Amino acid sequence: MTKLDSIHTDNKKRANDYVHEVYELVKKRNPDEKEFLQATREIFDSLRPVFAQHPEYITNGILERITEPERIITFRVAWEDDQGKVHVNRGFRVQFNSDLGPYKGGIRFHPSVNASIMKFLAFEQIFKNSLTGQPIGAGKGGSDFDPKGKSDREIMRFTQSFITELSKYIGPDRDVPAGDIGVGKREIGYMFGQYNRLKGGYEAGVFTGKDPNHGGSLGRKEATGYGTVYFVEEMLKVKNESFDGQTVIVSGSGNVSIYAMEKAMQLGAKVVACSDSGGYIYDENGINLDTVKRLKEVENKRISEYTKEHLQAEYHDDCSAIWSIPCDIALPCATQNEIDEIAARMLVANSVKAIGEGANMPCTLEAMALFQENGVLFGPAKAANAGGVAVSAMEMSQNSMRLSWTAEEVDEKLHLVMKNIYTSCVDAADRFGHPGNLVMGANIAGFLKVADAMVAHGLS
Ligand code: NDP
Ligand code: 2IT
Repeated sequence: MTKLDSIHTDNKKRANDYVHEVYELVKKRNPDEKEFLQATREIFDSLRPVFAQHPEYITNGILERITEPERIITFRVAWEDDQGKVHVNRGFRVQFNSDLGPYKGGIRFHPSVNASIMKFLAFEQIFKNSLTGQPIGAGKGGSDFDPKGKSDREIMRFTQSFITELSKYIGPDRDVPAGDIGVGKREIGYMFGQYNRLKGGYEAGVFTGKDPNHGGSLGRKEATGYGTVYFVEEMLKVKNESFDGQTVIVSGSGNVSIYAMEKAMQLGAKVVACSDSGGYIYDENGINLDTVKRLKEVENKRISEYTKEHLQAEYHDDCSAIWSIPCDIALPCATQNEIDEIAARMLVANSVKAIGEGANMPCTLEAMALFQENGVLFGPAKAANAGGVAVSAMEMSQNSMRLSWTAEEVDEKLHLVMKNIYTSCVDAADRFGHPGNLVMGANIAGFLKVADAMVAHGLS
């Protein structure tokens, strides 16, 4: 063995030991947080080659620091329903990392919300936001409040109570929330109104995802779904393919799903299935998006209603069975861990060509490994769904400049951001010896920028 070889071997061993040691520490410190541990595991596995080349990250304790949130705020949210009954929910904001800018990330209202889910989402946001190339740090918040079946007034009262407490910790240069599951422009509107009332002024840049008629950006609603499709479009070019003529399935029927379906259709794909938590619909003629938009965006109904208007379509009351439908491209756009090993096996058996993660961490580690082993093109969430937060950062810019870009300008910028993210992922994967592995590429490219800032900013 030459001297150089033995240095490489030593560096590799040191890097592996470091990653192993810190992962054990993270496990010990967060024993019950399975989603958070899953997200850290994936990152740690990707970063081994980085630490072998960058011992300064080890001496600066970057991994120990980056896995511990700067601050977690947990609070009581008391509110009254329409019958005058008092309810108490739990509110969260995880302010994970501010080395690249103000904390930035969505708010989720869903009964499953807990510390582990909040932390995994905020942790992933660090790398995603870094990948956009924009000056945004990372956070996430939410509550275990269930918006289903609540009246508009109940939503307003809950949201006002939630933001009354959170308003102490956020601000346009400090922490800028946006939407996520269960939170759209209506909820953001109530949060924005209450925040301004408490502050006694108008602070446009404190939230993003606002109504474009009231301080929001055109194109934000479409951004995550469109961005996911733009990213997959880049991936497909490797195989000389495009969306044109492909059969696509998209899980969920919320904000991300609807606009992923819209862009895929615009690019010539046939989208045959989508879902909600109750089940999935299959329409061999191709989903009628106007019906889905009306049912979901206007009437707040279940996806099962679709079959009443489209008699050829089928409804199945098991949302996870959507992955048994043969398709060329699958876009999971509902929630975490919706594609497990069983679902992945079905997709692979049906010769799926590409997966684009519109949701956050929709594939389990086992599912991801299966896709990679079987040569399926795989676009990881941190990269593929970064379009939403990227346009949020554009909304912050427009708010600061007190002007509005046109929908075309925003879409053009979004398209460019997604192409740049794709290139950064490809380059990082190449540079660290794993060509074509976009999971490693996204994790590494996202990490490097934050790690350098953490070194530059000194210990914190
Ligand atoms: P929405 O609330 O608009 O829609 C969520 C959709 O997913 C609904 O169809 C919902 O069905 C379904 N869903 C939610 N939870 C579950 C579950 N546990 N099991 C099965 N289906 C479920 O949320 P978004 O579209 O905004 O978010 C979807 C995903 O995209 C999330 O992972 C989110 O973190 C991620 N994301 C969102 C961004 C954004 O800009 N909004 C940006 C980047 C990522 P039902 O109505 O029955 O609950
Ligand atoms: O997961 C996400 O990136 C979001 N929910 C959007 C965050 C944002 O600040 O726009």
